[in-house]
Amino acid sequence: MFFTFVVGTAGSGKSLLTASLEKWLLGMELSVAIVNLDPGVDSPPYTSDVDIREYVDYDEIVRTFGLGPNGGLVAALDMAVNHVQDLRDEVFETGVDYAIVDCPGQMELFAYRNSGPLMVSSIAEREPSLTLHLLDANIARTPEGYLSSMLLGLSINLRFGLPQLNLLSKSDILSDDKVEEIVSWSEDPYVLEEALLESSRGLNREYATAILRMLQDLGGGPVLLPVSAKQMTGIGHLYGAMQRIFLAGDNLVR
Ligand SMILES: Nc1nc2c(ncn2[C@@H]2O[C@H](COP(=O)(O)OP(=O)(O)O)[C@@H](O)[C@H]2O)c(=O)[nH]1
Ligand SMILES: [Mg+2]
Repeated sequence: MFFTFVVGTAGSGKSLLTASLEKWLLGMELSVAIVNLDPGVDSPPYTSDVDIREYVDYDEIVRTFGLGPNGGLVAALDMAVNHVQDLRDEVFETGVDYAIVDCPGQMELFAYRNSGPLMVSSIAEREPSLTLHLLDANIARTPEGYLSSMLLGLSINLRFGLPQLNLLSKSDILSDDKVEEIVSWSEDPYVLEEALLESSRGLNREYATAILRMLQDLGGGPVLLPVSAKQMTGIGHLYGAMQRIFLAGDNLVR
């Protein structure tokens, strides 16, 4: 089974992309299951096949322990860790080729506590897996926003330790020229540096350039892929990039 974990900041478009990717895969007559790992979600734009909400009741946890939204999510994820084997069994019982896992939006809670990475590695243990990291087009449209989103992507990559594709989500809200410009930042660091020098000043510019150098030293990774979950564009290219990772063989969760 091929596992795709969809990650990104709250509101970056994870749930809608999960729905659109499923639709696209089904259109190609591939078998797919959706796993929802967000205990706090109300009405996701898809029907999940496996759902963390079957195991933990976010509203009840919030009420019982008098928690706020962040505390509630932390408690719910910590409790869900006890059921991770059941979740895994349920996913494998679907018998599909592709499992798409929609992750909670609060990245600082999901990626930077132990329960998130533990759940990811337990669910997909020994199966080919990758993370799709969504850069929200609203943020990545400026050179500073792009750079800070890439930095977050790097940090997420460090936490989950899986091959990762960076996607420019909601690309439909930008003009084609703007999308092309943002993609060129991922292709050529010098183009990004020029944009940064134009848009930033003083200390901010120094920080941004230092981060850019660091990303450059690390090799940059694959080119940013623009997608629109709303208009179903870029999904074919995304699938191609996913296949290249899945079939490369160095992507097993340890
Ligand atoms: N224009 C546009 N809006 C999108 C797209 N994907 C998601 N959205 C909107 O962005 C908001 C957040 O999307 P959602 O999938 O719930 O984000 P999540 O919190 O990361 O799961 C919703 O209002 C979506 O309708 C897209 O491709 N294009
Ligand atoms: Mg969501």
